[in-house]
Amino acid sequence: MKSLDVLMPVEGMGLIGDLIGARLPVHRLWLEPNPDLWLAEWGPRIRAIAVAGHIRADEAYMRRFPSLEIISSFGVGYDHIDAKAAARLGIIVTNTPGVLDDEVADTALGLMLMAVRQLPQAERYLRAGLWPKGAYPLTPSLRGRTVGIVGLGRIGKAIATRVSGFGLDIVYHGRHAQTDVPYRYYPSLVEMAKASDILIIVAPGGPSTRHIVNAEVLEALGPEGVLINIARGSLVDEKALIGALRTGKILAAGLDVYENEPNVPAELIALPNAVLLPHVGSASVKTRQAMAECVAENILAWADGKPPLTPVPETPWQGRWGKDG
Ligand code: 8YV
Repeated sequence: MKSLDVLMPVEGMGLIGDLIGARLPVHRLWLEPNPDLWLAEWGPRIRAIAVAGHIRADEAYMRRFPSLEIISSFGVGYDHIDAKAAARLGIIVTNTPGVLDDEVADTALGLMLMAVRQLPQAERYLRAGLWPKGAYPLTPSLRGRTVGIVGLGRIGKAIATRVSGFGLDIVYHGRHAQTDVPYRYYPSLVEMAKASDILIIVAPGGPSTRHIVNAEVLEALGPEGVLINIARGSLVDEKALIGALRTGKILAAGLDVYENEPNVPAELIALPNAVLLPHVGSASVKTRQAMAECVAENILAWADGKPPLTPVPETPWQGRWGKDG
């Protein structure tokens, strides 16, 4: 194993530092009294970074580490890392795909049920002691609805499997039609929104998907329509969504992600027809442990002179070794 100095810029699951630290020197930047001074001295020696929280790793950030070989990121989405810049600089980026698909798909289905059947509102009704005064009002139904999935990747497919178990029709939108799926493809998101009753957003974040769910899409979804977002807040124009929920342009929304986390607009919190979760899609003990192990295993494999386990498509493994290897 090569000796590899690993930087953890922000505090994340302790397990990540523990697993890496058992075999390699780990530097926990948040414990340094003067991080900038520390980086000026140590930056050139750092060859691996374990990103546990969502720091912004753009080109300028990566250039602070001239010996950097690998960034191992916690989470499947990596829109906080400029992976194209990493590719130019010869830095491998890894994420944690696969291990969280089912957990996030479970959360999406939970949000869909909560938003359509008003389950959180009904529960609050009981706790407020209102049941003896009368039954909770009848709610909209999932029955007979068509679900439009935006982004039919691994998590999108895990959601589709569950949605078909619910007996609902499925259509999808993404960059390309897929030949091996039984669902109808819509190249236009607006057209799919017109044909759907529920939109579930599962596509990656980043500049190319920013605000793809805009006022026009919400208008197309219509007054019985429901929006579920478990991907990234950046995909949805939050102001347009608040307007659509407030004026009844759509029926309801179930959100796990927001444009400016962890800050959620007061206008959204005030809306009775929005079910709001604090980005917990993958947040079970079991799944977060598997993600932490994946972050550590990528760095430990690299230190052993092995290929990275889960490189992102922008920085594929091409058989090259570390910068001095
Ligand atoms: C992250 C997520 O792990 O995987 C993703 O893309 O959004 C979550 O599962 C979470 O944001 C941790 O910071």
